[in-house]
Amino acid sequence: MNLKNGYKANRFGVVGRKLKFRSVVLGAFLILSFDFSTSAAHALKIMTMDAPGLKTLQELLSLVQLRAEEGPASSPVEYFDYKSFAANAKSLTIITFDDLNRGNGVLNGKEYVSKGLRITERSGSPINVFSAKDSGYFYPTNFNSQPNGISSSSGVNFDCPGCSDSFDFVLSTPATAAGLWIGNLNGSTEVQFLASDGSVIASEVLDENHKGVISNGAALWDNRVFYGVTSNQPIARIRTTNPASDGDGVVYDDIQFGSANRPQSITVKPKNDRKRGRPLRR
Ligand SMILES: [Ca+2]
Ligand SMILES: [Ca+2]
Repeated sequence: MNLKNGYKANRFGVVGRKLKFRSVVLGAFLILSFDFSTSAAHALKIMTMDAPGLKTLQELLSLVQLRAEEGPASSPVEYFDYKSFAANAKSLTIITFDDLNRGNGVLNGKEYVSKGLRITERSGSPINVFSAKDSGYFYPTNFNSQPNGISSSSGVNFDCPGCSDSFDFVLSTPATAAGLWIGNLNGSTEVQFLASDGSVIASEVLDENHKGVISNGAALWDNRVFYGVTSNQPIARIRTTNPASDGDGVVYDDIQFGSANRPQSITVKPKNDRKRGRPLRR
């Protein structure tokens, strides 16, 4: 009954699929269906059963152990709580911008290519590196790591309401976990996680009232929010859209990417019943 011999899959790969195997131990024919599309860490449904000699379903289950690593039950999974994201990701590369000299138009977007990230502002606006103390509209809360973040509409003693903050964060190697922080929300910023073929893996419109927003209260925009995704389909690009002339400028910080925690292969095996001195065979 060791499924590894005939059926290898992680928990993300078995949605809706049925597994059919001959149980030598039980001398019975079982059809099990594993359904991991639910929110539960794992779920086992017995769809049909023809197991002569078994008295109860519980008796069958006592012979079967399902072992699966705890983790996201579906894919993709969105996170607006950083701790949850970090708990489901590993080997994260985090781009903090804190190693850069501040200034307007100083980021050419290739600074972090060696770390696997290229940055563009899609309208071609200059990219500014700045901190809360450089702008009267920004607060330390807006930056997830101090002191710096990036923006096109704001910068060092600089405010450009007619500049968009629509960025592409392009990953050299598509990643199964990625996320970013957005600060100074006072309007809508759309974030899309895109696959290599351009398809949208996950997207969300974020504003100052969104779930997960951290606020400090000095102003409506004294805030920031995290949005991250883990996905079986690798993420090649994080795309943000914050239009020009919408009365809202934002700062991006701590762009990050790595690997989603993968569940182990599922192993179903008969429970060792010998301790109770009772043979499995009937
Ligand atoms: Ca920072
Ligand atoms: Ca804007």
